[in-house]
Amino acid sequence: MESVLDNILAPANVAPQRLHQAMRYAVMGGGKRVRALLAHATGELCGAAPQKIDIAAAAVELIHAYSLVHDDMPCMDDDDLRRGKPSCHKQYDDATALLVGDALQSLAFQILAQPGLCADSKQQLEMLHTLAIASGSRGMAGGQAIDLASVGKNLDQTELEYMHIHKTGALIRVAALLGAYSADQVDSERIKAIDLYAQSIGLAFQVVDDILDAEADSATLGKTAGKDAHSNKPTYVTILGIERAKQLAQELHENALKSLSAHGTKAQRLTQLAQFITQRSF
Ligand code: GRG
Repeated sequence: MESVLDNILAPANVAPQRLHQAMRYAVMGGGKRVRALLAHATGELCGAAPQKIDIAAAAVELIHAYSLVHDDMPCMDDDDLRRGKPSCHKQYDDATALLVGDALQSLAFQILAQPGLCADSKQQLEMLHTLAIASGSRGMAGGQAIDLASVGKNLDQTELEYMHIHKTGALIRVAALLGAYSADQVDSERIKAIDLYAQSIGLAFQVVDDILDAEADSATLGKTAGKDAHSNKPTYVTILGIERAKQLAQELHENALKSLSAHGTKAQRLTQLAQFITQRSF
């Protein structure tokens, strides 16, 4: 994925140099690439060509990187540390960071829209449509809006879940779906199983993120630890307590595995990813 992303991003010495450098700064050399791995795992399960999955996976990683750049800006979460280094607006400036996010989002759609990516152009359009919904106001951006509006409020578990299904879950879900849609033939039963898996694992990812935010240190996380509690944001830990939050992560992990039960060892990578997501320490 590193070399795929490296090839997709404009070279740093091409004008406008500062913007291209900053885009590279935001995307390269960091990040667990969970969404890319997820796309590759579902793509492999569905028999897609790896080079085609690369493009879908890169598109999702570019949207993800844009969201982190914007999320760290002073007008949003105002965070100075991301992926173990100064966040993009700290390394460059606010205006550059804003443009980095904008340009990364455009680039994601540009690569996914490239002519001839899919033999069936209807399928390619479906991929673009799915990514647009997942990242827009009915997906990630909408979840972020709910997140910003929830500071200092007492959300219940259902409201918190609604927020995270959009803010974090939508992009994880679309990563899994685009990997599967990269295959020439898409079996609807398999897509259904993948979608259920991705919904469980997307929520588990956020529950674990809240647990790590409460328990891990900034050096391990590569971002500011304890930020949510500090910002008076509701989290799974503040609502459920740490033990119940850990139990919930475990339940979601089990649900994810159940969704894959019909696929046996063919779904091994998805099983491994579910384990990584729920047992990660960073
Ligand atoms: C600005 C439109 C807009 C959206 C921002 C995703 C997001 C929405 C904000 C990020 C805030 C945050 C820390 C959410 C918790 C879950 C999450 C997405 C963590 C970061 O993802 P990782 O851990 O990051 O996969 P890496 O760096 O490994 O890629």
